[in-house]
Amino acid sequence: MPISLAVLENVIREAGSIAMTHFKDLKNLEVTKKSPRDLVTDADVAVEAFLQESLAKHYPQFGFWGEESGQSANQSSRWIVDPIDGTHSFSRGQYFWGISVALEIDQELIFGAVYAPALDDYYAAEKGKGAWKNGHPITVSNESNLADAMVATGFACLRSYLKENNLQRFCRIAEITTGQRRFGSAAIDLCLVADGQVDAFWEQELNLYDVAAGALIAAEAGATVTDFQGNKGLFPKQILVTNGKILNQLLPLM
Ligand code: 2AM
Ligand code: CA
Ligand code: CA
Ligand code: CA
Repeated sequence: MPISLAVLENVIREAGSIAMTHFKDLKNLEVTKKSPRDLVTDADVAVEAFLQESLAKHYPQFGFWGEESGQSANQSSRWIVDPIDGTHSFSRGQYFWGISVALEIDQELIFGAVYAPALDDYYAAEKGKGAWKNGHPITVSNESNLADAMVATGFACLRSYLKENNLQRFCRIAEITTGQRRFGSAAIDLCLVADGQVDAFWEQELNLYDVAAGALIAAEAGATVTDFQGNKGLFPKQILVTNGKILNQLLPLM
């Protein structure tokens, strides 16, 4: 066992307290635009720098890939980090944003954690061992009727070159389902599927650092992770994560 869940929880919670220091002082937050719809703040940079240094201190054998600082030399075994998933929500004082940390070895995800500091919810999973929220095991919902389902999505990308952006898909699915949510953090959306709070989540044009930890947490809680055609596997550009029971009803609407 190359990692300690307790050590990682301490490191990630400490990263959370750095984020919370900024969150409690938003009027002094430095916000810049990486692209018209993608923000970065001094909190994102500080959290990522802390995680990179702290993870390297505890686990020098692994490389690092973070959204804001890029990739280190060793990428065959690496931490995949999104320091703040949901930066836009964070910058507006809303609560649904999370720190996402995954460990990938030889292209297999073996650990994932998503910590939502403003909610103080810590989700974690280890490959083959299950998923937990605040130390308690979690499982996906039992909902098997799409008409009664609560679903979540996001609109990371509305680029016109996409054959179909997510608005049309959302309309089709919203017409049939009972509840629809848009929390603004893919990492947390995936944890909500894992915890049975929503029955499915999909989004397009995401990156691996948005979904690596949350997808493992969802899978370990019993979720199916596919693309929009139902192919099993993690596809950040077309991710569909369900409780498994409504997958076949959703696929024709994707
Ligand atoms: P971020 O907050 O780390 O940028 C919300 O729909 C999700 O999309 C979040 O996971 C958010 O991550 C991500 N996101 C925001 N802007 C994006 C962009 N321009 N391209 C891709 N993903 C984006
Ligand atoms: Ca971003
Ligand atoms: Ca992100
Ligand atoms: Ca981010």
